Formats: sequence, C-alpha cells, structure tokens
Amino acid sequence: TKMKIAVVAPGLVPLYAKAQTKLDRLNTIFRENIAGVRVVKAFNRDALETDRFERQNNELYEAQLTPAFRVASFQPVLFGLLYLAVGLAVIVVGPGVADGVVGQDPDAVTPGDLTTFFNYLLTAMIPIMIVAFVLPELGKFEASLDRAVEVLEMEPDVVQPTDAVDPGKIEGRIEFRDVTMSYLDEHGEPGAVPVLEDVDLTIEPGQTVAILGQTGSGKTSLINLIPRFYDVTAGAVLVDGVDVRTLDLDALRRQIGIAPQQAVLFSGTIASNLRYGNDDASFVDLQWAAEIADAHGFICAQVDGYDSVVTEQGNNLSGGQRQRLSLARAIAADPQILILDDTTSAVDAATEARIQDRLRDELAGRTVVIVAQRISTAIGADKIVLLEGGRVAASGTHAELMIESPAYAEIVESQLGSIDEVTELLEQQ
Ligand code: DGT
Ligand code: MG
Repeated sequence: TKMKIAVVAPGLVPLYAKAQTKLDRLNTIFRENIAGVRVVKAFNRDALETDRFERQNNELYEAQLTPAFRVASFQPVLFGLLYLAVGLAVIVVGPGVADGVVGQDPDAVTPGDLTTFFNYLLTAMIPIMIVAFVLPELGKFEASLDRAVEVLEMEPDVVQPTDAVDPGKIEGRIEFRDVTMSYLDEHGEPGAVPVLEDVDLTIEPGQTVAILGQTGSGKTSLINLIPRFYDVTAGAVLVDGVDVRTLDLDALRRQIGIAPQQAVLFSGTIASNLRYGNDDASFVDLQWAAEIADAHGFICAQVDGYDSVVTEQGNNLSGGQRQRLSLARAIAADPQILILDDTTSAVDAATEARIQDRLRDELAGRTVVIVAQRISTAIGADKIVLLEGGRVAASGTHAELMIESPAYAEIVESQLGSIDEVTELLEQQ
C-alpha cells in the first residue's frame, strides 16, 4: 500500500501546485475586474475581459481534471484494501470464533456470518457518512444559490438604447441641461436627496473646464454622467447636442478618455496598460501620451522600459506613477473629450504645471474636463465651475469669479495666500 501511495502522491503534488497557480491567476483577473469595472466600461473592454476570464477559467478546469482523475482512480484501490482487511479479519478471528462452538451450538457465529456482518456494516456506513458530510453543505448551497441568482438576474441601470444613434466623430460639445441626479437605492428607486440639482452648464468644443468643490459636492457624480456611467433623474446630458441616452454606448465611450479618481491598472506590462483604450496605438503614440502625462521619464528608468511588468492592480508602482499611467492611458485612447478626475492629486505642483502645459499644447481642440482640488490646476481653465452641495455655486473665468464669487475668492486666498502671489502665478503662465 505504501508503495502505491508513493507512486500516486508525488505525481499529485506538482499537479495540484499547477492548478493552484491557475486559480491564483483567475482570482487576480476577477479582483481586477471588480476594482476596475469603471475603466473596463469606459474603454469598452467588456468583451475582452470576458474572454480573458473564460480562457483562464478553462485553463483552471483542465489543470484540475488530471489530478481529479488520479484521485478518482485511486478510490477502487482504497475500497479493495478495505475489503481485503475485512477478509483478513475473518480469516484470523473467524476460525477462533467458530472452533469452540461448531457442532455444539447451531446458533454459533460462523466465518460466513462474520463476513456478511462486516459487509452490511460497511454498506450501511458509507451512505450515512456521505449524508453526514453533505447535509451541512446543503444549507450553504441554498444561501449561495440565492445570492448567485440575485446577481445573475440583476439588470444594469444603464443599457444600450434601442435604435441607438451613432454620433460619428464628435466635436466635443457637452451640455448639462437642468440636471438633477440621485443615485438609485437598493430597490432601484432614486434616493430622496439628490447629489446634483438643477445643474446648467455648457462646455464648448476645445474648451478646458475645471470643476472645483469640496469633498462630496458632486464633482465625480457630475463627470460620470458624460460617459453615461449613470443616468440623470431629471434634465438631460447632451454631447454635440444629442441626449446621451439615445447615443450608441460604445461609440460615445470610444471618444471619451477618462482618468478616474482611483487610478486602476491591470496586471500585464506598462505598454499593455497604455494600450487598454486603443489597441491600434503605435509605440510612438504611447510615448507621446506618456510624455504629456509626465510618465515617460520614470517608465524609461525601469529595467524593461515600456515592457516592464505591472503586477496585480499596479501594486508595484507608486500612487503618483499609477496616476500618471492612468492619465497616459486616457490620452493614448485619442479621445475628443478628456475627463480627468483629480488625476494629479498625488503629483507635486511643479510636475502638475508641466502636465497642464503639455495638455494645453498637445490636446488643443479637444474638450478637457478637469476635476481639481488645487486652485493652481484650475486657474488657467477657460471656465471654472464651483460646485456646492450638488449645485453650481458660481462659474466663469478666474478673473470673473474673483470679482463675482466671494466663495471662490476665499478658496483662492486660503490656498494661495495673498492676491499678489496669485497675480504673479498668473503672469508666469
Ligand atoms: P471628492 O471626490 O471626495 O472630492 O467628492 P466629489 O465631489 O467627487 O463627490 P461625489 O460626486 O463622489 O459624491 C457626491 C455625493 O454622492 C456624496 O454625498 C456621496 C454620494 N455618492 C457618490 N457616489 C455614490 C454612489 O455610487 N452611490 C450612492 N448611493 N451615493 C454616492
Ligand atoms: Mg470625486
């Protein structure tokens, strides 16, 4: 018996190790897709990701099949041994039982009786053991099944419209028309307190608009309406004069490059991440995008440059590096509308100024929407929008707002000190 196990087990260990590696990989893909679902949606990568998951899932299935076969084929051997033991017991003990009594007591136990007894015992015991193992699992099974069905039957809030309009190549005009928005609660009903209220805002093609506002004022919620991650509760969001709810989702999102507030990367290489929104991007395109995002320098400093490995969710990179790659990825998608949600929060002010300069020069003609914490990010924009509690508190150029909006002037002063310093900063630009 020991020989047999020695033959089977060493073969099993590497097989299980291989299967485990496949399982790890599948988990990574799964986690990345959950964490990066916005990015997947924004860059129209649903099909690619489904494919990636399916391929890895099949690999795991194959890897588990071989050891499962080995273990299954081992079962008859196990039962054989069990019955052999019963046989031995009967041979050894049986005669002793019988010897003293045969011929004297007709009710005495014979070796045959003993064999039968053991057989019945085993036959009855196995199903009892199985039930004992399976019963507690049944409860778990039902709970899991309910939850799985719930998830599977979930309807996405945003769906491709019937008779979707293909906008063709867009110019990049964005209009928020009397927009009110509440996130849906667990029953699919709009929440009582809207996070955006009566927002009226027009952004002309080629303009750079900065959105300012305190944390929770609705900045992210506002920009997420443009690629239609959510729908408005009232009013409308229009791109090039067309309600986004009537536009072909893929066509709309293909022309929007977004660098979300959380910079999510995927395992692969730096180049594969930069190409995420645009498979056709050449190496020169990638370099161009990385230069603008101020990422080219640190990419080249890596041992393998653009082919350097990015581990799960970009964990081997710093926050600032991830942000810059996320920005470069959005630029490499060659979008007509570029949306940056606080994308430079983890980079220093000098680097940020450099990025801003290059964005202005290299992306002239595209519409850029920047969510900003720092006044210095917003100051050069064509229009600055100040959000307060989901409402537009003020909007205009820096010069206009300094006169018209005490709230804006207050933010400026608190961040930049005296007005003289601001003037100096403006002159340098
Ligand atoms: P930040 O990024 O901290 O500077 O804040 P904002 O200005 O980007 O705020 P935003 O738009 O993320 O949140 C505005 C409000 O909406 C805030 O009260 C939290 C709420 N909210 C944000 N995302 C969700 C969501 O996915 N579901 C629900 N139910 N509420 C959300
Ligand atoms: Mg936000």
